[in-house]
Amino acid sequence: MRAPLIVIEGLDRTGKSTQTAKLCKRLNGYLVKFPNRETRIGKLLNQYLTDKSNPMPLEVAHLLFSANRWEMIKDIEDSLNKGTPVVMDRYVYSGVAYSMAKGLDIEWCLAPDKGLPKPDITIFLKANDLDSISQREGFGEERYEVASLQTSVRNNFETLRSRFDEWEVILIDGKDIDQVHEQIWKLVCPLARGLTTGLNRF
Ligand code: Z5A
Ligand code: MG
Repeated sequence: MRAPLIVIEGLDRTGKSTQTAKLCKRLNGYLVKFPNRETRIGKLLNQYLTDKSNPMPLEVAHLLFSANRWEMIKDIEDSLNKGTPVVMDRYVYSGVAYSMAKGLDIEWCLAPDKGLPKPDITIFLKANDLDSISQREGFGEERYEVASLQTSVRNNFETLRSRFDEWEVILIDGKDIDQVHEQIWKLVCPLARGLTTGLNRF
């Protein structure tokens, strides 16, 4: 038996960090947030995201986000194999959706993540009302938090959803934190007992 790999994705400020923390606590799991700003590469990414006056080529940024996932791969696989669920706050799909919004090609974007473990479930927190989301605390502080980019990222997430079959969507408009959590729990509960199948790969 191995534990499930659960990913929560969504646009900025849709509540991913809030929900992954809550889910992880209930599952007694291992929480992995991307970007992980604590690693060697994560520190570079943090500088890139927070200092808007200090750009880098889009391709370089994309490869660093991917490398940041590879930095964590041993911890993730060890955790799954010893039976501890892994809950991820963003993953490969954020990498692809944001870089596509900046003009990069989908296949090029997916290539460096080839071989990473595929989630058993990806839960997308979908907001139709982007105006109310952009009023949430902290929106606009970082490089990619611009309304026009968010619309493009949302379309790219839709493209990815039609391509990968483990996706589930939760509509978050008008729902409080506990209501969203209960919907997530319903989806995750059947996986929580563990899986007999091996990990799939991108
Ligand atoms: N990025 C990329 O380009 N390539 C990649 O490969 C990866 C990421 C992995 C930073 O990500 C940037 O990196 C991001 C994508 C890009 N783009 N930008 N900018 P990040 O994950 O580090 O970003 P963040 O700073 O954590 O923000 P976030 O993830 O967008 O927010 P969130 O986690 O979705 O939301 P939250 O922090 O849980 O909640 C936001 C606020 O809303 C907070 O005050 C909550 O209390 C409140 N909240 C949460 N849920 C609710 C409900 N249901 N009702 C009302 N209020 C709520
Ligand atoms: Mg977050």
